[in-house]
Amino acid sequence: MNKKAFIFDLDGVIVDTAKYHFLAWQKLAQELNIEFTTEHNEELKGVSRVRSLDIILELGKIDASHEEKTKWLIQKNEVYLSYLVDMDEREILPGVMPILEFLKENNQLIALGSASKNARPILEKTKIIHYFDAIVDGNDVSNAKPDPEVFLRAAQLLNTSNKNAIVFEDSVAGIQAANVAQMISIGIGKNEILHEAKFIFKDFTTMDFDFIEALIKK
Ligand code: B16
Ligand code: MG
Repeated sequence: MNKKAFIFDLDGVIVDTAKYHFLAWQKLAQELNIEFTTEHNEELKGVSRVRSLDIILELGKIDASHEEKTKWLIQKNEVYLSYLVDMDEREILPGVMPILEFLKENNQLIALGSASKNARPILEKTKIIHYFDAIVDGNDVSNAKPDPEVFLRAAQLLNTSNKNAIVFEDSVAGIQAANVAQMISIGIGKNEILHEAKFIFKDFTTMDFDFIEALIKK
């Protein structure tokens, strides 16, 4: 059987930490008197922590020093981490476990391609780290999505070509990164947001094994 490389984004694909990122950024935005809505939050999905802060400061037209930005980045991450303290496998999104199991049973390669610097502890807390043949996160790359670096690095670690890889992503930036890398992009979320993806599913419960099998045989 063919061996494909299935690269999973983390936040919004495997776990719903996007809601915690939002709450933590919203708290900071409130302190800075910046209006920050769920719509604004879409732009932050998949992008790095540093870039996220810049987007928020641009919204509020705030010019900050390097020191202030560093302080706010730490503050935001501390609030975010406070939401993860009690995290366990119950936070894994519906339909993810059967897909991971199916890929393992069929000897497929599995990687993580996340912008998050907190990815490894999240995979440990949710007890799924052993499913991954390679992990590339925000600590390993210097260019954030939509730059394809994170996915290219994952394919490299798996010793496979870009065209042999399939990416599951919930963010526009991530779908663009997968497309630039010439990988098959699969959007997890809404059609109107992820329309640049090759395939789109509302979530993993709506994706059947026949679809995965067809990707493997391609
Ligand atoms: P951290 P992903 C991304 O993770 C999030 O979508 C994005 O909202 C966040 O800013 C980024 O990680 C950095 O996260 O602050 O934990 O380093 O979707 O690429 O898995
Ligand atoms: Mg994501």
